[in-house]
Order: sequence, then structure tokens, then C-alpha cells
Amino acid sequence: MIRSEICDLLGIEYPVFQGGMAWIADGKLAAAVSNGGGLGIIAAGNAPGEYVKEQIKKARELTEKPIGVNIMLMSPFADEVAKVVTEEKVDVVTTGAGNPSKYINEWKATGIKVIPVVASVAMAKLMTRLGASAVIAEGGESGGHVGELTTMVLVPQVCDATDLPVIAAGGIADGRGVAAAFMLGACGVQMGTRFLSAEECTIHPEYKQKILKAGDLCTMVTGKRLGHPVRSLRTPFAREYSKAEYGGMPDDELEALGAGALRRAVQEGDSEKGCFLAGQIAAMVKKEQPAAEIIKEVMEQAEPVLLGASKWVK
Ligand code: TUI
Repeated sequence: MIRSEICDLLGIEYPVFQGGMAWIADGKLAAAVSNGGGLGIIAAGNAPGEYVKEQIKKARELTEKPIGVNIMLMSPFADEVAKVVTEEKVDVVTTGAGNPSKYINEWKATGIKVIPVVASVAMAKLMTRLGASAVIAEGGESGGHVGELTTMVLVPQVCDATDLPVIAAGGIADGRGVAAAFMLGACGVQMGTRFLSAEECTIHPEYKQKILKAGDLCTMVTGKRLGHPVRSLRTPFAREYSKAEYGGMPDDELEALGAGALRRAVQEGDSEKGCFLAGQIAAMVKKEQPAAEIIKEVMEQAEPVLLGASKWVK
């Protein structure tokens, strides 16, 4: 079984994180992943502190293993959620979509392991200086909020820029992806899209079906004009948004068009007006299965590749 330094650092069995997907990654999914030996992460998304507190409680009822909370830094409730994770002394905090500098000292003082998502070398260096425990290098193949660089390009550069453990994210959904991430210098992976198909993931059945049916060209990025590029499935809504974005719709109307779209996808499976966040790797997600089985399967696939059994090596 493949372990790495991130397993020792966090007290987990497999070097696999579940991405903190807004509206999706709740206490139930996080607990299932942690019970499966990975790191389950509750997503705060745009939710208030009270919601996050409830989900931490729920996760703790379901598992005694370490859990994490992801804070989406663009959220109006980011300060409030930052306090909740300190009060609750969660094991790990990951952050996304911004710079978490102002919170790091307080979290560290509480004994929380801080693992920010970085989308650039500069951010990786800054997080290293400020005392992060590890970083997640997330390439633009991922679903949701995306940076400029791809995983293939970002991960090795981040590995060269820091001595911290690096977790690779973006475009990873099977053992080959895990093996590739390790080859680039990472010591763990974070998967989001693959866990959308977990049995314990409570998204609307239509959302799951859309992921299971996705093909290689089924995602697109919208939202660049407002400075928040987001990767989602290429649905009628995503096309309409893109048209509006490049057709000169005023900023406030564009914001209004996007409002509530993620909730409509997750809770209602609304094919017309929902925004179905998904990574480019969605096409490789083939079946619904328990989270623990996903982790085991992916790591069992990675092992022979990492032990030198790549079919290309002569
Ligand atoms: O955050 C994510 N993925 C997300 S957040 C989200 S919710 C949302 N809803 C509507 C609009 C926008 C977001 C859905 N998916 N991934 C982690 C991530 N962080 N990817 C890239 C980054 C990132 C980008 C810039 C991290 C740091 C950063 O630094 C910029 C700075 O402040 O210098």
C-alpha cells in the first residue's frame, strides 16, 4: 500500500483528499471519505458559520478520523467560518479562491493544519513563509474556480518552490493520475469530480447522471470577464452565460444571471438553469460507488505504475 509523508502528517491511511466542493461536500460525504482512509473535507462555500458548525457535528457523529474544512475565501462569510473552524478545532483547514494570510497565525496557534490551495508559484512561496503545513497545487483542469496554469505545469514548479508536502489537484480521477502526480513531485492528490459519483454524495440524481454521461469535451470555463473563471459542464445555461458574457451584458445583470445557479444544479438537478461544476476528467467517471471503494480502487491502480510497471517502460 502506498503511503507518503502527508499520511504521517495528518494521520490518514491513503494520500487522497476529497475536494471541498461548495454546496456538495457536506458532513456525510466528508465522513465517508475519512472513514475510507482519505481526508474528507467539508465545503463552507458561500454558507454561513452556523451551517459549517452543523456539518462538522454531523461528520464527527459519523467518524472519529481526521476531517477538514475548506473555506472559500470569496465568500461573504469567510471571516465567520474562519472563527468556527478555530472554535471547533478541526484537524485541517484548506482554503481556495484567494489568499488566506490573515487567518494563518490564529489557526496554527490552535493546532490546526493549514493547507491552502495555490494556483501559482508566488502563492506557494508565500504560504511556505507564513507556516502552512502543506499546499494543494490545483491546475485549471479542475471544476469550479480555476487558475491559469494546468496541473502538469503547476505541480512540478510548486514542488521546486517549496519544501512543504505538495498535494496535486485538477484532472485526477484514477490511478494513472495519482501516479502521474507523484512523478511530478507531489506526495498526495485531491479529487473532486470523482467523488461526485460517490454513493454518499447527496447531489441531485440528475447531476450524477450528467457526470456519468460526460464526454471529453463536456466542460467549459465561464466568468472570466468578472474575474472569477469557473469550469462547469457545457449545459444550455453555461452557453447562455458565455454568450451574455461576450455579448456585452452589464456586470450587474451578469451577476444576477449566475446567482443561485449552483444551488439549482445541486438540489434541483435543473438542466436548464443550473450550473453543474465539474472538472475536465468527468468523462472518466464511470460508475456510482462508495467513497471508500473509490479511494481503494484508485490507489490500487496507482501502485503498480508507481512501482515501475508502466507499459511504456522497457
Ligand atoms: O476554490 C476553488 N474552487 C471553487 S470555489 C467555488 S465557489 C465559487 N462560486 C462562484 C464563483 C467563484 C467561486 C467553486 N469552486 N478551488 C481552489 C482554487 N483556488 N483554485 C484556484 C485558486 C486560487 C486562485 C488564486 C488560489 C489562490 C489564488 O490567489 C489569488 C490571490 O489572492 O493572489
